[in-house]
Amino acid sequence: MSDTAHAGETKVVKTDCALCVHCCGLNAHVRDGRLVKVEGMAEHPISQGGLCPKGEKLVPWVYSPDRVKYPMKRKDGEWQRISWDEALDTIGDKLKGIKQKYGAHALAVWTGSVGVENIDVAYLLQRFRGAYGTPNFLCVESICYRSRIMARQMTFGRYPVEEPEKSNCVILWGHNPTESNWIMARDIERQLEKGAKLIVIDPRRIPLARKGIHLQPRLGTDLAIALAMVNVIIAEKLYDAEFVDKWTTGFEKLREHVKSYTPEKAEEISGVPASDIRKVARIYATTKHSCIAQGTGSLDQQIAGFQNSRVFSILQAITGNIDVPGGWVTTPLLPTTDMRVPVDEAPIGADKYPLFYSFWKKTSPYGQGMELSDTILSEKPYPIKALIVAGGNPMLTMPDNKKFRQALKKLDLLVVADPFWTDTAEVADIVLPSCTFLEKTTIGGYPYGLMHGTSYVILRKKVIEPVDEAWPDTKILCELGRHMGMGEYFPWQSEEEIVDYFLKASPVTLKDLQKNPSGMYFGRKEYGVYEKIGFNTPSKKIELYSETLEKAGYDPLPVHVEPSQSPVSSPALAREYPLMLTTGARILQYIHTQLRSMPEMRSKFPDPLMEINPATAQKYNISDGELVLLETVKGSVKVKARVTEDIIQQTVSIAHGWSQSSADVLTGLEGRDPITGYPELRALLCRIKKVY
Ligand SMILES: Nc1nc2c(c(=O)[nH]1)N[C@H]1C(S)=C(S)[C@@H](COP(=O)(O)OP(=O)(O)OC[C@H]3O[C@@H](n4cnc5c(=O)[nH]c(N)nc54)[C@H](O)[C@@H]3O)O[C@H]1N2
Ligand SMILES: Nc1nc2c(c(=O)[nH]1)N[C@H]1C(S)=C(S)[C@@H](COP(=O)(O)OP(=O)(O)OC[C@H]3O[C@@H](n4cnc5c(=O)[nH]c(N)nc54)[C@H](O)[C@@H]3O)O[C@H]1N2
Ligand code: SF4
Ligand SMILES: [Mo]
Repeated sequence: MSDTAHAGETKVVKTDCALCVHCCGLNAHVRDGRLVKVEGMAEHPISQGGLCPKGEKLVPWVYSPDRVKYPMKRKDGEWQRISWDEALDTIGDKLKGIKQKYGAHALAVWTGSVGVENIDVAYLLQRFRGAYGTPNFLCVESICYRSRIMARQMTFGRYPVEEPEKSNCVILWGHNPTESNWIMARDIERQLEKGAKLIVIDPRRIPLARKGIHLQPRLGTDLAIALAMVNVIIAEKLYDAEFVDKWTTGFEKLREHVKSYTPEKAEEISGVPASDIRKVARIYATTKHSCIAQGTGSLDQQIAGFQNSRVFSILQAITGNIDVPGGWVTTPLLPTTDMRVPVDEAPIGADKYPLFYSFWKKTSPYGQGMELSDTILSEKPYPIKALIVAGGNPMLTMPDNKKFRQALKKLDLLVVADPFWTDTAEVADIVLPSCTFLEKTTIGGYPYGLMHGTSYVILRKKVIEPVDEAWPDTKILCELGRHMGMGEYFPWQSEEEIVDYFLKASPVTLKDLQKNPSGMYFGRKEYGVYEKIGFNTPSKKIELYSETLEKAGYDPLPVHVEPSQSPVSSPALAREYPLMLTTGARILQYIHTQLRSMPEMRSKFPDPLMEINPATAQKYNISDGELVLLETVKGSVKVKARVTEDIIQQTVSIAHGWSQSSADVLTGLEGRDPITGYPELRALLCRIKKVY
């Protein structure tokens, strides 16, 4: 087998998988222009030859009958095939008219989980919005990941990442890597074999919970437990006094603040025995090289989600587990060309959530996307009339699906660019066929050190020619820009030229990447790096107490806040809706709304399930496998009961992303984290009844 192949021969292309954030290394086998097989790339430093079940099925995925084959336009309620030229002309004319009538801010661009992973989508969309002149770049960071990044940046002045592969003690806090991050699950298993300790804090008994100490809190009460752990660690002098003294500010205030958060108080709030809280605090603080691996959504998508991330930062800091092996470690990021075109106006949500938009004079590119449906519907502060969605399926993944649908229907123009037909495409005016990552060239790996703390990049290579009439997102946006007379912003004629431009500001060149087909490191983690560079906060220290938060009117130290719906915060509502619901636990076979129609995946996980404890199920006369109507104040869905001891009583758990039983029919936009604007998806009141 070789890299260049003749007819009938197999060529192997080294690339990585962009189906999800983990970016596993791939050997893609191509024969006669067709992808025929994929395997894990043995030399990839993170995935080390492994793939999850989704990655193993990339062949049927890329050739799925559900691909969008050509541009489609809705005419008189019917979908019609149109040419690319007609699609771009129609969109261009409409966008020009909207700008003239309502101003540029009447366009919003949106990207979902894929936009974050695929730099080409995120950057070109931002370039397009700047060229057009709208501030409204909205993305899944309104709901995912940005919260923890902000919290760590505000505490440390940078973003250190957990390093479980070297930890002697890992706390899996609201995170089930067996389903959502197989690489971390593998690393933890390896460390357990070497004698590491594991603590799991999750209302569900996840598979790894059987291998460690398991605390099962009531939903949304994690902050109380974490603050009680700080209390124990300080009261029992288990903190790293030298590190705290030299490198942190606000410790005395923290000491005072946590005095009232005794383990007994946390027990009252969370249901976790005080003795267990003491025990895990002691293990975590006295085992050197410990890390908290927090859930991404589970703890962010809460009323106090930002403060959850803050308290974990505080725990890592006071135990001296920053920039040490197995703690939280800072990874160098790849400097790249800023492809954005500046827009002076602030995006929607910047006024309500000022820190989400900007702090320490660093402005983020994001508006708060949770404001979108209300802005479209109320036309306040101004009308939004057009939306371009690329790399997301917000119709199913954004809270309050019903309201989101109403908002999308009110638009003058909704364009969806996606390789697959989606629920969002279903309500669009124009649907454009995007290439999958296997049909385009871009940057892969971990240029921003967000996942797996590794400074490693790879050229994500075009493995096969575009399927049917699909175009890479970069081409879609460049061509649209040119059609609209904005060609000066889109001078590139190929994907390689874009990669080259993107890397201009970096020490890595396109040639380097071509010479290193399996990828390359561009930097190494440096332990103890603060000895050299300190911390890039206003005080130059780790800010346990945050004056930035205080000045902006928020709690400078984390305070436990009850979920906005709970038997404690809303007892009247709880009489009508007596159970607690968490939505969005991940399923190994799926990514959000994706892959549901693939028989290879569906056969392994055919139905939307609701996990429920046998004692609770019995009260409602519900048996395993029976159909249940699950209701919240927002709406109802039908799901199948999975009766299991693996979840605490009075609590049910469902996944999101199912078209017919969408979890986001049940969620709303009313309960929001006051700092980030993130919605509450993980702790809601609900009721159930058996469907006869
Ligand atoms: N297979 C697959 N993997 C994925 C994804 C996918 O769609 N599919 N999505 C990716 C993305 S974008 C993200 S954001 C991450 C999300 O990842 P996470 O949100 O971290 O999801 P999980 O890893 O499933 O972990 C969630 C766990 O938190 C628990 N939990 C729920 N509510 C609470 C609570 O109030 N307190 C505590 N302590 N625990 C709680 C649940 O029981 C569950 O076991 O996953 C990523 N990985
Ligand atoms: N209730 C509840 N709701 C949730 C969550 C939850 O836990 N509970 N989790 C939230 C979180 S953390 C996230 S990240 C979001 C995810 O929400 P979304 O990002 O909206 O969900 P996906 O289904 O991943 O949508 C990605 C889309 O991109 C398409 N795509 C794939 N490759 C490409 C490409 O190269 N180009 C283009 N243009 N498109 C491509 C896919 O076909 C798919 O339709 O869901 C959120 N919603
Ligand atoms: S975890 Fe699976 S889907 Fe995600 S990148 Fe790796 S192989 Fe692809
Ligand atoms: Mo996410």
